[in-house]
Amino acid sequence: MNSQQADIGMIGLAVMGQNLALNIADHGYTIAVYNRHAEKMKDFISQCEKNEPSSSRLLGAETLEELAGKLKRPRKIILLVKAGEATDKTIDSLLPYLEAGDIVIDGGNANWMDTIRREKDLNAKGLRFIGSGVSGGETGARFGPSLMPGGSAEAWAELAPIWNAVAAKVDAQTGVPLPGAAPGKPVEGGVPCTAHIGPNGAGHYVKMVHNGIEYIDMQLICEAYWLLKNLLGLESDAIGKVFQAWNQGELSSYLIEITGDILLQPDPAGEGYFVDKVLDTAGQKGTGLWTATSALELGVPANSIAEAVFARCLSALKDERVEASKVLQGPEAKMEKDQARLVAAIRDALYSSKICAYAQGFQLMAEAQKVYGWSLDFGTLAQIWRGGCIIRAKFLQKITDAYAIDPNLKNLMLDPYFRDALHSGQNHWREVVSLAVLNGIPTPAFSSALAYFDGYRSARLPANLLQAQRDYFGAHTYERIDQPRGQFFHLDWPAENRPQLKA
Ligand code: NBP
Repeated sequence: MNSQQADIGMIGLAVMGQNLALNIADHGYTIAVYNRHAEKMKDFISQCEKNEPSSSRLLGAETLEELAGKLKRPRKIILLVKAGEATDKTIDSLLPYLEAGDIVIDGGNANWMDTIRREKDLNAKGLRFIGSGVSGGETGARFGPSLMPGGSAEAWAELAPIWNAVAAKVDAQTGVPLPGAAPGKPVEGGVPCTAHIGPNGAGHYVKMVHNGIEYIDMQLICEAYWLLKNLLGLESDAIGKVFQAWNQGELSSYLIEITGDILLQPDPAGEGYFVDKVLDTAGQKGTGLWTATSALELGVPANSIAEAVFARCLSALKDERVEASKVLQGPEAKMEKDQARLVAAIRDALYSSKICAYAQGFQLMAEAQKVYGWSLDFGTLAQIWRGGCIIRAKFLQKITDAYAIDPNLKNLMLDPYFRDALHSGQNHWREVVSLAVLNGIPTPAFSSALAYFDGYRSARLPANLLQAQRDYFGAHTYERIDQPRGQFFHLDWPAENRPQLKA
């Protein structure tokens, strides 16, 4: 074997790197693999030699110099290392072995601003850089992830054959993910769940929003579960069956499907159901927080996405909550009698809230593209999320359809399909949120999504008073409804108009 045989290189052989490397090898590409601690690379290669049909296409490298030496020119090298400082350190260590025209592909969950900076730095050295979101966790990486690459069009053109080959595939007509990939036997045909997202940080921004949407999708499902449990007194298995039934309709999605599986899972360590034994605290990593922060910075009302992050933060205060539960009182939850009716109502509340959550995510990306100079194709984004990623869902086809009807759609809620779904679901949605409030069951995502819907559809909001307050105490000025927009006034508040303290 000559030393320049590998089509592509991989740095980072933790769970994502190993699985994506095998996926690439399964598709007939030779891949040189490297890990900072070489033992991991050696273990990986020797495990693969025992179990993996494509192991002959994996070439181990103990040093970055060796890795670079094994690659065809111009080199393509994927990084799947811990996001942040580790990525910068890895790039710095790799630089001495790269030549003009080589392409570094960061598949980690990088912050899009880091990606913009890294691309600029590498371009200045004659190198090319692609920041690609990789979604779908371990299984996605192994058998077909959703891939969201950002970078120059010409760098993308060189990576595209490999990215198109290894991405998840969906049926061209139905948009349903094609099943059946197995080690050494990739799926044949279908439409790949990847596309060039845009320049520099566009791919990582879109991946971040994907993760923000994943946060809210999961939180909404948790609230539906909690309402079914606390308003109907259903056991986990009965709730699992409700989710299985929901998975047959409009809500059909990977997250609804796995929720059904999880709820039906008995506890392997004892009596009862597994989910009832799991501690109720959730962690949150960078991307959900970044999505909420970006929404705040760009002034986009993605309140439900932010609520999903806060809900995790509140869950993490377990000890405080346990103490507070002994001090702070609320209403006793009253069991509802009409099970079928409430299940249908919660389903509608979930679907309506989900529409709002996605509307927020897409509104955020629409604003971001203006700020960062991207030109995102929203129909394509929904399309490449139909397979491979955690938020894959039947529903995404409706989003693609909505942008096909109107590429300049201002908000998903205005599309006729989604508008009608919200109109037909809203009575149930309001009833469910009211029941939650009356019974003291926290539903921050359901409630904030409804507030978003009601706020967005209100021609007039009480911000008139707010702006008047700002003018009163800070001379912040206001616009008038009877004057053209953009003209600002200030009322010289006379002392006698100010509230007087009564003696
Ligand atoms: P981790 O995020 O746990 O990172 C571990 C890898 O980073 C190991 O290969 C480790 O090498 C390497 N690394 C570290 Br830590 N510091 C390094 C340094 N200074 N120089 C070189 N290598 C260093 O791995 P992962 O879970 O496979 O994720 C990889 C990337 O993919 C991350 O950015 C992650 O956010 C993203 N991602 C993960 C998932 C998922 O489901 N896990 C999904 C989508 C995206 P070592 O073995 O020598 O310590």
